[in-house]
Amino acid sequence: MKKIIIDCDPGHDDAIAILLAAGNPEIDLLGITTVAGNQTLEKITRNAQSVCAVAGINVPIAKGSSVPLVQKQVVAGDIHGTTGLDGPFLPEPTFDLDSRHAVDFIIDTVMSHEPNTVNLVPIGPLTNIALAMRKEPQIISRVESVIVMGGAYTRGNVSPVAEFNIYVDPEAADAVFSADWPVTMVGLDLTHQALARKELQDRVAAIGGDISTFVLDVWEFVGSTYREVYEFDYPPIHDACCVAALINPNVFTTARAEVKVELRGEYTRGMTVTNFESEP
Ligand code: PIR
Ligand code: CA
Repeated sequence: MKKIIIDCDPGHDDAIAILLAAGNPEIDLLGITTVAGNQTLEKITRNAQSVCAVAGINVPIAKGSSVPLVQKQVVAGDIHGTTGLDGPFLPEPTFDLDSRHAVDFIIDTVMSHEPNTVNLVPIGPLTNIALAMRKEPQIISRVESVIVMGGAYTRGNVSPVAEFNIYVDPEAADAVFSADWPVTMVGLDLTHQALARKELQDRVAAIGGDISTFVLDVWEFVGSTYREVYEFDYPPIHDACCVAALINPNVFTTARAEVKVELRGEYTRGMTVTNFESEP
């Protein structure tokens, strides 16, 4: 069983990642932390609570950073709608938020478990992770791994070269990618191949029940925005790929490479400059 903390901004694909983590026996979901990204912190935190309510998930949810470290907030209403999770019915929360800030929740959780047992799964902007590293640098050597949904080594989704989660808080991403811990970049190059195609949607429909309906409503909404904005036939499940990789490392192949986050480019800010010739 892999112990994980999901740091997220739900978000349609974040919701699927949470459901996969909570439902899979290989994963021990220690908690969910939230960060402003796809929508404002208030909205996406409430969405995390709704996802847990839909599926009867009972893990701590700790609310985190409302703005990026340096740059102005950017949200993704064009893809995720005004709530950040438009489409499905979003039920009332069934339990209160954890009393701690996400940063403290991450630190406490990593420090209170055995070294090299907790995996961080950031699937939104990296603000909370960067702040946690700075507040308690010991977490850097103590986590088992960091599996980030973010970046791209070929092309971006908010600029020709930048992926949203990195673009929203490049300084935080720079801190996370340059720290001395094992980071896996699950970028758009990979996640744009992981689509919720018809065959998968049919399988989910066949299950029936509230969670099945919720998932289909998620894909219907984000499927329509992906069709309009990116001309995709089906929506990517981006964030769920990180959880899938922890369940079964063979779902994709990885390569060792040095990743630098571009902070000063006139056209390239937020790009993950990936050097496959240089191993970290
Ligand atoms: C997806 C996202 C943001 C903007 C767009 N255009 C598409 C969110 C997803 O939740 C995922 O974590 C990541 N950011 C993909 O860029
Ligand atoms: Ca996300």
